[in-house]
Amino acid sequence: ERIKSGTAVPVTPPPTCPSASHRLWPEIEQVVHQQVAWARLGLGDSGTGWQLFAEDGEMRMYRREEEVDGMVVDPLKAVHIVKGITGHEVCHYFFSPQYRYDWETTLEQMTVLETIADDSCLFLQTHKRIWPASQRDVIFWSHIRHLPNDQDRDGPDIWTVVNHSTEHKDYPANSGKCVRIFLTVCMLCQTRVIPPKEGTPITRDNISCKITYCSVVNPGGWAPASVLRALYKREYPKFLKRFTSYVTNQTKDKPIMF
Ligand code: 18C
Repeated sequence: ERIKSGTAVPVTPPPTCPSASHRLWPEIEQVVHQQVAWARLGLGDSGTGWQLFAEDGEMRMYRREEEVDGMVVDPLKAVHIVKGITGHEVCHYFFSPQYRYDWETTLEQMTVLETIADDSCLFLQTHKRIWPASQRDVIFWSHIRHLPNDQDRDGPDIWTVVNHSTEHKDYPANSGKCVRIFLTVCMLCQTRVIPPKEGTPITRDNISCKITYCSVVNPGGWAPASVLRALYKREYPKFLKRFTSYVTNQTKDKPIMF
């Protein structure tokens, strides 16, 4: 119907974010908010029962023993401080598919099923098999976000990547040789800048990044609790050390990406 002159034309507001019109958007918004809030809580504020299970320099990893239907789903919370890199850089290398084979050692194959927008992708990954258990696969959306610090002028900005399992009609769970795992992961980064002497530029010696990595993985099928916990104890520290060294190496001769 023609719009008569003088009639108020309904205007659809522009999307606040490039992914906003996608079917997964409401879930992405909700899970990102929840995960950021959870990651920002200190270990003391997010309940009791966190056990330190790995420590190396500035890196500390905690887990809480939890089981669902006899399956280990221990939540993990790790904190690390790495000198010389920014939160934006950490999140860029964690999110972007083109670097994943460089640092993800348990990966067998990664497929980008959909690029939802510049800040959101849908991934299918198969991971290395641990004999005699079945091989695992996972489908998850991944979203990168900058949360500027509006409230506290001196407080650091936050960069985050959230990964969360979802379904895809073309790849139903447990239909092939793989058992589907379900995960929620949040990498949250705050960059600290030690102001250099007046008149001198900020270099990588003046910056450090506080990383909080939270993860909950449901292995999808039964595996002995002791085997799973031993696997976590070996693989999570290996991942965070290798990944952060990778970011340090990739960025050392590049301009700082704030
Ligand atoms: O967050 C991380 N990576 C992201 C990008 O890939 C993303 C994906 C995470 C998938 C993690 C699931 C990995 C399953 C691995 C299977 C075991 C392979 C071991 C091979 C050893 C040679 O978020 C970084 C993730 C860091 C992963 C740490 C290990 C987590 C173990 C999870 C176990 C799942 C059950 C496996 C069942 C095995 C039964 C004995």
